Amino acid sequence: FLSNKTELGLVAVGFSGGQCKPGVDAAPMALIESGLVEQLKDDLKYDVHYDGQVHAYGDLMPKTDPDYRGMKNPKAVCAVTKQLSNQVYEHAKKGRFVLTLGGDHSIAIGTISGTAKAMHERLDRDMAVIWVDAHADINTPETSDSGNIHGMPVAFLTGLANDKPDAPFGWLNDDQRISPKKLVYIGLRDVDRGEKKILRDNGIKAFSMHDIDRYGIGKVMDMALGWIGSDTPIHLSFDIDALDPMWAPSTGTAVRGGLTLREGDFIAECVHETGSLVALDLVEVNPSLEEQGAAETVRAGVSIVRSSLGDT
Ligand code: 4U7
Ligand code: MN
Ligand code: MN
Ligand code: MN
Repeated sequence: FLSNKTELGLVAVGFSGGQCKPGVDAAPMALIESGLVEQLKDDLKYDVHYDGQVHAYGDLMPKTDPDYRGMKNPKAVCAVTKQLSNQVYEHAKKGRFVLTLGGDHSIAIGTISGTAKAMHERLDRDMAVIWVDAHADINTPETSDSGNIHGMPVAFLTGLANDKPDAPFGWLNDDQRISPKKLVYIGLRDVDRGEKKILRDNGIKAFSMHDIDRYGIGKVMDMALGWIGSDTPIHLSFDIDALDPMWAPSTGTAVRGGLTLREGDFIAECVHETGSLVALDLVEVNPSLEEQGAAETVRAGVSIVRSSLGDT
């Protein structure tokens, strides 16, 4: 009921302005060059709708982009996510599964707002988000120490951080937001003090690496999906730094003690099996950071995408 099972819209986003390290913009091309699109078509039998380009949104880049509320590159991130939101929405409203290849995690402001709007419209339902990440990415501009917007997308998407109508993220409307009650984290291990308070104050469901050690990934997935409930569309936002650097070293904010690749694939497989998955973001692969580990990290990314799309 949620999406046309074989139709897939692919959006390649070569954007790195949500953080400071160059190179994450090259990830979509690296993933595509490793044969991802052919695999989706030939192995997994998807009808892939792809405009054939990695979007860099050069025409949207402002001449000057001073900090605003401590945020770095606010105009650029705002312009890109607003445009991306429409691209994703156009696929999702046609019932296509939407696969977005990032780019840094700030782009989730665009992808999730796009699918949330389409689900509100098509199904009159609130969408759930499963955020797989070492980090919670729920800093408000005021709680963030870095000012990097890739650490803030969830705060804007849930409305916990707001912006005046004429300010950078003022374009986000209620129908493009998600409820903190429909958000579930998996893989957390590097959460800032201010973020911990936000998670606690809002009763947000989170499964840290500690929980995965305690219960095992099977039980954690049962609990995560049980929290969301059946018949709820799910958007999976997968930050490759959720994986341990052993499997995904080439990423901007690597943290030790993460998921094995097998656990990451298992998460993706379980979400696929619900039949409720409507979109996937794969973000934060940065092929330029590690000479040795780049290929390994790209391979891990491809694996997560394939598992999310029904490969077993
Ligand atoms: B990612 C951080 F301070 N919390 O806000 C911040 F630790 O998309 C990291 O998950 C954010 O990779 C990481 O800058 C963003 C930091
Ligand atoms: Mn088609
Ligand atoms: Mn992260
Ligand atoms: Mn992230």
